[in-house]
Amino acid sequence: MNQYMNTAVELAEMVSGQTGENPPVGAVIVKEGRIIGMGAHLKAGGSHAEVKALNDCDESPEGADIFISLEPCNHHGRTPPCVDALIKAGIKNVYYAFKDTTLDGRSGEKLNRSGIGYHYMPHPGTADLYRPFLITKNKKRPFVTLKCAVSLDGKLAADDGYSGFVSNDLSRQDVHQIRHRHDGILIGGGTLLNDDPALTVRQDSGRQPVPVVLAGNRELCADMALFNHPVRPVIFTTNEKNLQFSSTCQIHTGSFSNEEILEHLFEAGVSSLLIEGGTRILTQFLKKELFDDLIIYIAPKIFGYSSYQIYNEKIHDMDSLKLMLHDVEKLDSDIKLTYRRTAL
Ligand code: AOF
Ligand code: ZN
Repeated sequence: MNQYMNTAVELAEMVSGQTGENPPVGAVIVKEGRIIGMGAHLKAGGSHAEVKALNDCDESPEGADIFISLEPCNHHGRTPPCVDALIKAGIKNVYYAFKDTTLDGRSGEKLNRSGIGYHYMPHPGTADLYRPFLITKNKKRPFVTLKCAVSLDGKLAADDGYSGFVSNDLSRQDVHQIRHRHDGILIGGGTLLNDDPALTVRQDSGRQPVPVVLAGNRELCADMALFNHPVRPVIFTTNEKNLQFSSTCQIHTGSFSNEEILEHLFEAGVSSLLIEGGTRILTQFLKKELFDDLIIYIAPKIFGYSSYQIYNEKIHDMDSLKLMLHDVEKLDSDIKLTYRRTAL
């Protein structure tokens, strides 16, 4: 595997989760066996990785090769086509690791016409890297991760509602990293009122996702931790009394389907959503299969008989939900299971 392509993919991995609806991309420019420029796409609307790398060059990129984690674009979007910038800079060869099926597929032709070599150099890290981007583009909804922590007997809390901390410190730190990689975090009104969560990313340099609450008919109270969140929360509710919080939150009153909520969030710029549900929310999104990843932390506790379950309806076809086990991790005494519903 080419070391320069490894570096381009590593750069892309470093910005994964922070580029919103755009893909994480890394680029490395090499001339006579020396890296002369590197760049990554940092946020949606900003310069593409190729342009960042060209601007970073400490000598002329004329005659140099570029290694990009993703096929370069050939369209006028929020920025001009990268293909034109590469031609203008006098790049000799373009190596890219992943085909961007959302593009028109003509980047290669245009580069070739200008006498530039165009080479597909697949890299094993890119399928996972671009999965959220492609799902978001294809489905026109956020990439959805469902997450929960359960006891060994599969319960979210004891029957009296008490859960304390189900999972251990390491699992909870892991959740903060996962939050950091999503644009929004969604919870239900039950979790909001029972746990009063801050919904912040507690990491040194944590980017804060937008907190979203499906409050249903519940009435919020002014002293909730949520109201101190650095990002303005988005609340969906059927209770008009919650309009009193319009100065601190974005309140949507009415009854919305889960699909409508995802559509609304997507249009508002939330391209990835972490759903930290209780029973009601988990059941809804599982039932409608409105998710891409499912992450379950299992703690070595027994909660016994409890109505706080992952899914609280009768199931008629036990095989209807198709999940692929993607990863198993041991986090001290907890186990983290990552499943994928969608293959792409
Ligand atoms: C990026 N960063 O480094 C590359 C991208 O809205 P625009 O103009 O930024 O265009 C976004 C599209 O450009 C994106 O969907 C992808 O197909 C292509 N390549 N995008 O944001 C990059 N190389
Ligand atoms: Zn581009």
